[in-house]
Amino acid sequence: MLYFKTAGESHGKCLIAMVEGFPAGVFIDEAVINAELRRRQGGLGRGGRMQIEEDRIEILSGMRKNITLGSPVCLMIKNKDFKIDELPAVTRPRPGHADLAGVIKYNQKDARNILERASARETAARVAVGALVKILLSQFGIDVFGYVKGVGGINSDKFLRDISVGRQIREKSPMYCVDQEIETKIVEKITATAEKGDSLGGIIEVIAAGLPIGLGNHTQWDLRLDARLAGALMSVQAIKGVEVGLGCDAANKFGSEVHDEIFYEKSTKNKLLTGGFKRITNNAGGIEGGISNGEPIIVRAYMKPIPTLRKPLRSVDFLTKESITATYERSDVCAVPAASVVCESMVAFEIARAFMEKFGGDSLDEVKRNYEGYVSNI
Ligand code: EPS
Repeated sequence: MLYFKTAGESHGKCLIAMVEGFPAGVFIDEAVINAELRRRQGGLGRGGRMQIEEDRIEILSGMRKNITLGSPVCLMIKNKDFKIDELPAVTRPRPGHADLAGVIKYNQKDARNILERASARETAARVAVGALVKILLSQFGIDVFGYVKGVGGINSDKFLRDISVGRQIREKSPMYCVDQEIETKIVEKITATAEKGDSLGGIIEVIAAGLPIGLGNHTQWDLRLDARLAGALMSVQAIKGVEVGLGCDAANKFGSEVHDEIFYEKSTKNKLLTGGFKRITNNAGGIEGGISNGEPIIVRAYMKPIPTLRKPLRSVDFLTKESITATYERSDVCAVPAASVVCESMVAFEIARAFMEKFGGDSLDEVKRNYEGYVSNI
């Protein structure tokens, strides 16, 4: 089974990701992983830490001459800001962060012992894994694309039809948006929010195209693809809600307005993936009954504003019990662009996991045989 774990503290020596179940025979270009790490560091609204770091991958295991061996792949990113033992104690927990719940749960007198791991710096390791699995998925024509749909209530209502067009726009966008109309307003809002010492959240959309019918499973609660994608996205720091396709708005509509009618066209462009069945709407977001239906998967993640505020909120020193403002060292005003890269990575991972469950083999050739056998039979 494809799986990964991460290790590492924000100001520790390094971040690590260990991936198991990745097939042998896949060529991994480190530059592709590094480009994704760079993307995660970017976006308007990032704080001082991203000026210090220059995240780069080191492959510790699982490859020979950049070709995977089928053994555990261990990836490392070194922290330039490695100073965990010198950092001062934190006793004024930030509302919205893991500080208070963590110190009580782990019986600590210093929230540093919690926040170092809770920090979203950990997501650099997840993005490295995301880049790795996207290389695998690209062998099967699967493309995963994440972008910023809105920040601080300024949201795009545009529907992105074509990932390759979206990618061209996103590449030039400081906010990783695909709607240039909202971008100027977002930039203004971030600048004004930074001046006030506050922070902003936003909405991220991830689209995955090129999946065949049949990933995920209706037979068991924890195998359903929508449930797994929602869990993977909710695990990203600061994500508070997830929607699939039409999402929550489906609750306000009639069934006849929500469900995507089924048509058949022998030579539809998706024939290989859907066997000729097609939809002209995609309110289901590419998943019905927990199974991919051959249409693009569309998921949205809702991110809260980052809890570390330059103008801190009221809190309590957990040692003295004195009412005081929360700790502030430095922070991002808005990390929604960075989170869009993380969400894209998590969606890619969950899809790759479902893909390997369906077509899994020890080598890329074996996976290809399994995949081709299945799609030729749809
Ligand atoms: C982050 C590194 C952190 C923060 C941010 C994400 O760096 P530092 O704590 O040294 O300033 O910029 O962390 C958080 C949002 C958080 O809640 O802890 C990174 O690499 O993305």
